[in-house]
Order: sequence, then structure tokens, then C-alpha cells
Amino acid sequence: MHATTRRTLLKALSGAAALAATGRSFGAAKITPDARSALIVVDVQNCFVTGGTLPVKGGEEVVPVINKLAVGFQNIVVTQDWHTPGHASFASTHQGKKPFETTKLSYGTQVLWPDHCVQGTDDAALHKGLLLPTAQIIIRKGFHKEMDSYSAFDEADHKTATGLAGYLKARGIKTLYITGLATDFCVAWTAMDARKAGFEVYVIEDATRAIDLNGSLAAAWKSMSAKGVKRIQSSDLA
Ligand code: VGL
Ligand code: ZN
Repeated sequence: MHATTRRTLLKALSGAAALAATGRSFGAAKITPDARSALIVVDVQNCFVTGGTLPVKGGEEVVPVINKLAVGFQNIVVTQDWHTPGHASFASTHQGKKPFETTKLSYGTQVLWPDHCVQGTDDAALHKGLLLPTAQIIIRKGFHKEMDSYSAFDEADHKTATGLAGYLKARGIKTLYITGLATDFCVAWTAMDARKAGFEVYVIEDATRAIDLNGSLAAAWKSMSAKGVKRIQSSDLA
């Protein structure tokens, strides 16, 4: 075989291997969400974008990506981080603590955040650019003053349910496509709890942005992968 031909062939093969490693094969048909699929839009709120109280770098960039994805879904669930004033996850609630430090609460280690997403404030409102007229339910979470809830399914004690799993099951939904903010906190915890609840779960990477606190983004992808969460791009959907 001619050396150039062989090089080209090897290059093509390694490309195919790289694609296979992502779980999507070369030339695979695009995913078409069906009646048993739902798009989950996590915490795309003013608090988590530029100008908000806990801004995620580039957070607002997910908005056009999510709007475009939403057109292809028959079922859409929106979540909002929805804290009481003086919430246990706020550094300001704990004497001598600063944002991004940790503390021990009854359910384990809690990262302490700046005051954010307080119920009823403009900071907690959904981003104005989100165009989700067909969204069917908004799940608010983190409203128990003494307990955080990154996950849209289970609060931080891993016992208290938000009711989302029951809602989705009652509606016959089997497959979830998760987007929003932040990849390494509320998106990751939602994705992993969704697996625990028995759903097939995809995270659409380019429809998320991360906080990335002390390597939390890489750790989150590793944990999600170990639980069978699939990592895809918005271009993988029809
Ligand atoms: C979130 C930190 C604190 C999130 C919520 O939506 O990822 N992160 N509260
Ligand atoms: Zn929060």
C-alpha cells in the first residue's frame, strides 16, 4: 500500500475510534427526540449569568443553544434555583465564612455561595432571552431554608424528593436531555439522580457552562460517566 494512502487510512480509523469513544459512531443518524423524551433546562436564571449574584462564565451563551434545541422537543421541563433569604447554602448565613468555602451541615459538606436566586427577586427570574413557550412545568428547588438542592430530583439529604421523577414517570417519559447551569453542580447532580431514578440521560455539553471550582468540572464529567450519563453536543440532535 502506498504510504500516503496508509496514512490517510490510519487517520480515518483513529477518527472513527475517537467518535466511537464518545458513544456516537461515525456517520450516526441524528437523535430525534420523541414523545417519551424531555428537554430539561436547569437554572438558566439571571443569578447565574453575567451581572447576576453567582455568575457562571459565559452562562448566557447557553440561551440561543437551548432555544434552538427546544423547537425539537414535545416535552420541556424548566428548573429554578429558589432559595429563601438566609438560606443554609449562603456564606452570609454562617459567621466567619466566605463564599466558596465549605461547612458541615446535617447532610454533609456544603459549599457556601454568595447570596443568590432569592425567591421572587429579579435575580431569581428566568433569563429573558429564553424562548420556551411550550415548556410544561417549572420545578423550583432549594426552597427549604436548612437544605440545598443542586439536583432537580433529590435534595441534598438524598431523601427529600422534589416530585420531578414521579411527574416524568406519570407522563411516560423515559429519556432526558439535560442543559443549563451549572454543568458541575446543578446539571451534574440532576443528571446523576436521573440515572438513579432509571432514566436514560444525555447531557448536551455545549448547552451548559460550568463554575469549575477546584477541578469540579472534570470531576463531574467523571462521576457522570461512571453513572452512565452520556455526553453529547447539540449538533447530535436533529
Ligand atoms: C447552582 C451553586 C449554587 C447551580 C445552584 O445551579 O448549579 N450552583 N446553587
Ligand atoms: Zn443555589
